[in-house]
Amino acid sequence: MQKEVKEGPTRAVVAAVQLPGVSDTELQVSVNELRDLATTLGFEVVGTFIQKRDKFDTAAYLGIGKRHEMRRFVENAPESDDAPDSAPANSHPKRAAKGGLARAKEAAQAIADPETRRADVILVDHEISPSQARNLEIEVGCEVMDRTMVILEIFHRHASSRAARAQVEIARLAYLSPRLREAAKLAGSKGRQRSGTGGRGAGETHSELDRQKIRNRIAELQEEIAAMDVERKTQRARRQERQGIARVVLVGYTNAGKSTLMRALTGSDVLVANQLFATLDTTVRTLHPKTVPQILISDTVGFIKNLPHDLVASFKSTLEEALEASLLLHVVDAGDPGYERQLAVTEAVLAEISAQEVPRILVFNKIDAVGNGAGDGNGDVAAQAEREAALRERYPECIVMSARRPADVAKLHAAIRAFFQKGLVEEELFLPWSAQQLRGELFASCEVLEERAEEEGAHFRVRGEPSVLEGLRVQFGQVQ
Ligand SMILES: Nc1nc2c(ncn2[C@@H]2O[C@H](COP(=O)(O)OP(=O)(O)OP(=O)(O)O)[C@@H](O)[C@H]2O)c(=O)[nH]1
Ligand SMILES: [Mg+2]
Repeated sequence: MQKEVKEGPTRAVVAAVQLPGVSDTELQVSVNELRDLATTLGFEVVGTFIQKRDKFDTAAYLGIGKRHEMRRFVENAPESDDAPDSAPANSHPKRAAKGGLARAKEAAQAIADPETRRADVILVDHEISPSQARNLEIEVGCEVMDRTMVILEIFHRHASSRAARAQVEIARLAYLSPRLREAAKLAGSKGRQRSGTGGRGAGETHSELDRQKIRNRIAELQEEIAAMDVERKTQRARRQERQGIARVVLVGYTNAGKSTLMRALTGSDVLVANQLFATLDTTVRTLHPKTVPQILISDTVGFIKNLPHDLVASFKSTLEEALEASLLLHVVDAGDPGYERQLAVTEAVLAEISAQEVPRILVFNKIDAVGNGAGDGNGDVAAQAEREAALRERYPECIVMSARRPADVAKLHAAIRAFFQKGLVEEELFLPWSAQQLRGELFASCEVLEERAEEEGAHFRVRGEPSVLEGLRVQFGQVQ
């Protein structure tokens, strides 16, 4: 049923229903985001259709008038004043030649001619049911992808590690399964119409088999992921065993600049792209310039409004990194007019994975892009000052910055260090010459402020976490 998305520039039309209670701005932000999602998939957005309705049309999401308007657009048909909603497909030259009401009906249900049509796919800004998608597809004459499908497709394309691929495949299969049933129903009814026989269509039997296969495949993937989780947990445990290592996790809405900050803070070369969901895998690097004790930073998958539920479930193990953090850096794109919504969505996902208790620093990034539609920096300085003042007033503890300004990155670096310094204490430790093999460990797990050599060994004045210092005292044989 679902066709593979074609290579090359696919022309997309964005369609949204504006429900009561959704403001024009909210709708605009959401539609713009869908356009960004489309661009990330390499689509060219050629049109936008918005309809105010009390609720979604049960049969096909949009009302009949809008559906026909879209059909005319897709088919590249001239606007006709006479009965615009009657049989728009009939205005196509090839089909008009045949004429007749029956033919018109049939034509209206056919896929628009790929050679002359103006759009290849309709993107719907909500998750719609399989039958709504199917009906809309038939009426507008081209493929329909809902928001969930678009997000799944991006995840599918961006997943590179074994774990991410398995997680995305589960979510896709779960999405696909009920849609297969819908396709089978359609195939079944067509079969009955054609052959005149009653009972089950051949498609339905096939689909039953397919769905069984899907269930088996999901089970297989879940086992694979469970095995990988065991491995991941061992790795994490090993990291935690290395005493005194503090963990910071970058979280936030997709495209907020998490990977850019990761690069700036660690000097690593993780992928940065002006795309949604560029990062799907967690990467871990050391804060640079190095601190003692070391601080590890992780970059994670971004969040989005209406993140498909299966994806949240699938990525739970990845997101669990956030749960084990000593500190979360919640990154928000301050240059986005919808930044408050971004913030709320991230908070909601963090709550869903029970990470709301982890201490966090709110980082408003991209302040340089405020007042600049293109988002390439050099925005309007007055607008930036105004936004910054508003953010500081509303979120007194926040950091307002641009990842593109080294001085700002240095400030963030200092804020991270300060967070970990808060709980640190200073102490004197004595390491006898006979236990010098422990010297390396001492230097790795706490900051050595002073070292004095004496006859029996060396005295150190150190700063570190109380539990780490306690551990060192035990090792050095100095438990009181
Ligand atoms: N103007 C401006 N652009 C920035 C800033 N920080 C990041 N960007 C740009 O924003 C885009 C997204 O950055 P990423 O770091 O990939 O964002 P991300 O949060 O990792 O996104 P996902 O991995 O998709 O969740 C890139 O084009 C960056 O160059 C900033 O402070 N100012
Ligand atoms: Mg990223």
